[in-house]
Amino acid sequence: MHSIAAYQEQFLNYLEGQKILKEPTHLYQPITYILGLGGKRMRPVLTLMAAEVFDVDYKKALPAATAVEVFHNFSLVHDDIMDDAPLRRGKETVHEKWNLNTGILSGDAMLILAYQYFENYEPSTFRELAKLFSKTALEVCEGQQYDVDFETRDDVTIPEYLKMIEYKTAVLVGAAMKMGAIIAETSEENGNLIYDFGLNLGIAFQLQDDYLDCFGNPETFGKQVGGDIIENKKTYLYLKAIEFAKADEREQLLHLYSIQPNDNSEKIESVKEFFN
Ligand code: GRG
Repeated sequence: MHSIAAYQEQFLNYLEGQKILKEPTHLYQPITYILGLGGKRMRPVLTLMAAEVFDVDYKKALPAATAVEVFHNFSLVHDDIMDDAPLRRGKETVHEKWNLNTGILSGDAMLILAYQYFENYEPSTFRELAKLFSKTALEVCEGQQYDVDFETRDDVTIPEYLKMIEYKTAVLVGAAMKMGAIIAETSEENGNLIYDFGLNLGIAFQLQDDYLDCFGNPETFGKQVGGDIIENKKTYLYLKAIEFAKADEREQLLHLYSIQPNDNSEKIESVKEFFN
């Protein structure tokens, strides 16, 4: 096994060697832009690691690792459009830097591009990878829809929330790892075991992501939950706050929760005060 940094370096070398930028440049430039913006490269590293766990040269898993990272970045481009987010990884989002249509079309192209990386494998492996990938992509879509649906509901339960993050975030982590197992041609049982490991890792990762959103930055310490409520975001911290709140506080929370983004600033301040 190698260090995480070594897997990251190998992956980045491979990614750089890909000739993604071609005509029409307005379609492909945003793709190279988002893929070049950095990020932790957690998913491709996990694909490479999983391949090695099952005794195959991790380099064989580089195309599948790229498929996973391209797909992940595609989902970020479209997620940023849906959230109208100005920044991604501290830089302008694709739709902000170019425009909405470019964000949609470049994102679409990334989804197809991701699939094409599986063509590097022989037919039976290709079939298994493509099957897993289709199932996963659809689940990510479903998870995203649950997340959107939850914005207009005030009765979301923690099990429902956990299901939503399993689909939106964790299935891709599970699939990233299972791809390593498929490429290594290990047993189905091993493939399922490493998928479950990745799934749980993905759930833990999303819970931590929610936590860091709230407490990760000292400048916004404790304020994000209030912000999430204003934006109607259902996060683990918000749902836990509701669960633990005493009955009268719960009523107050739910009342505050009815606040809309265009409500006056006095109301918004009262939400923030509540969480300070
Ligand atoms: C699947 C067809 C299809 C459509 C996509 C937009 C959408 C539907 C889904 C959004 C899924 C999404 C953005 C989930 C959040 C996943 C997540 C935790 C992102 C942050 O991951 P990090 O921290 O990011 O690994 P870096 O920047 O390190 O790559």
